[in-house]
Amino acid sequence: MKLTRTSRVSALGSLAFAGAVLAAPPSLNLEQAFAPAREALLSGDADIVCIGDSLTFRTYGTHRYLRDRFQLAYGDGGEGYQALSVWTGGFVPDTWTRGIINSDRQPFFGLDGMWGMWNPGIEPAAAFIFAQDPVVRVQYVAGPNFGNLLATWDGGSQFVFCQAEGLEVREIEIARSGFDGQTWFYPSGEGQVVILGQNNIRPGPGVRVHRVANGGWGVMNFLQRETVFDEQLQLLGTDLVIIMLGQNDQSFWRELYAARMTSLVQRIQNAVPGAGIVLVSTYDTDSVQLPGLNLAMADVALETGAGYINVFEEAGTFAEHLARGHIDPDRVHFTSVGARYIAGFIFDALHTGGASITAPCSDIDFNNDSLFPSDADLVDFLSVLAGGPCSTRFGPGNDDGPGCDSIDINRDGLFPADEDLVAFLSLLAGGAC
Ligand SMILES: [Ca+2]
Ligand SMILES: [Ca+2]
Repeated sequence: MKLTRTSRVSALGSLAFAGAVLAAPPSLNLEQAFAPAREALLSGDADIVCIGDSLTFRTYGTHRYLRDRFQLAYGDGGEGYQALSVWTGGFVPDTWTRGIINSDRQPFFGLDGMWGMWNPGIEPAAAFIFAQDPVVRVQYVAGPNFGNLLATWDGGSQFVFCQAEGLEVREIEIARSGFDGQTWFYPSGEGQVVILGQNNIRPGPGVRVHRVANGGWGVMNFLQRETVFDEQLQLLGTDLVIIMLGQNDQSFWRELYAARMTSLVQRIQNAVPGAGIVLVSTYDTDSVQLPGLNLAMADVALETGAGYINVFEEAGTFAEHLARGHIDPDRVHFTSVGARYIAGFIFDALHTGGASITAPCSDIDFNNDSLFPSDADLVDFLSVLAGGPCSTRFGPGNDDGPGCDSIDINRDGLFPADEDLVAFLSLLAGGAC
């Protein structure tokens, strides 16, 4: 689904890029950019990385619903990347140096700036992280003059040597029979030890949607990461990188943002050459800076061949988002309804080569379980129309699952309306919208 389309003119900047766009299109290059991920998804083993800011990082943010949507369609391949931190299911002693939430501390380690480092001269104390799936691959840094560590878990332990000629990321794979196990890391005391996090993997066919985001982050945070960032992307087996940035990049103007974003795209292309990259402009918060940043993302897509999704202009105005309950009282972050909507917008655009963005009506998979045509979609539509529940919202507080589309099937901004039921029945019967 999409909200009503608005036209908008940018007053920002001249066109420095050879391929600069005059107006941002609804999407660019999505078929090509999604092709590697589509193949991996259909093969039953896919890894999608979501690069973002707090809109992505939040527990009920965009990442969660992209994960739910992808996993309902292709299977649950596990929780994916999880940094070592107290905010992400781990514990790092006070005496260790730690990367933290809503910040970016040197050294710029990790995919998301959260990690734990024990340094010599400090009494050794252990950190731990909870496993979320039966198999975890713990990622740690090895380097010159580094120390060693002992990793222990229920029923096993491993002594880990952390010396290397230069900085490099290595993995320890731990397989458990059950869930919720802890892995402890004891520094041996001879030299520095750095634990980055772990990749949670569930055996069997499925997809992992990795959250690579932190609050307050923008393009510079990803550009300034140490080379461990590139190695971590490789170790995850990345098939697709979705870049959702902009709210924290409002000090940039169009040309400079395009240059920085091009650097990030090239960095990712060099790190994981087989992966697709899709740039997603941030949503409209009524800021005068954002039209230029949205155009910059389209410029970069033209220059680099990356995909592009124009959430900024095509997913609705700030007033429309507010009216539909998409925005928190802080007027910046999404509610779970808003995050679900944006995740669905992106998922549908990826799967239709962008056609879903400009389609006159929503698709017939009303409950977003990737099963259609299906009676369950009609049942859910009638339920939601009557103010009832949607079957694909589940968990405590109905906060999990992809949820249902808007009942405004014909996208005319009017709902509840009989015309939407008529349009939905027509679509179900194979007719026009
Ligand atoms: Ca369905
Ligand atoms: Ca309507």
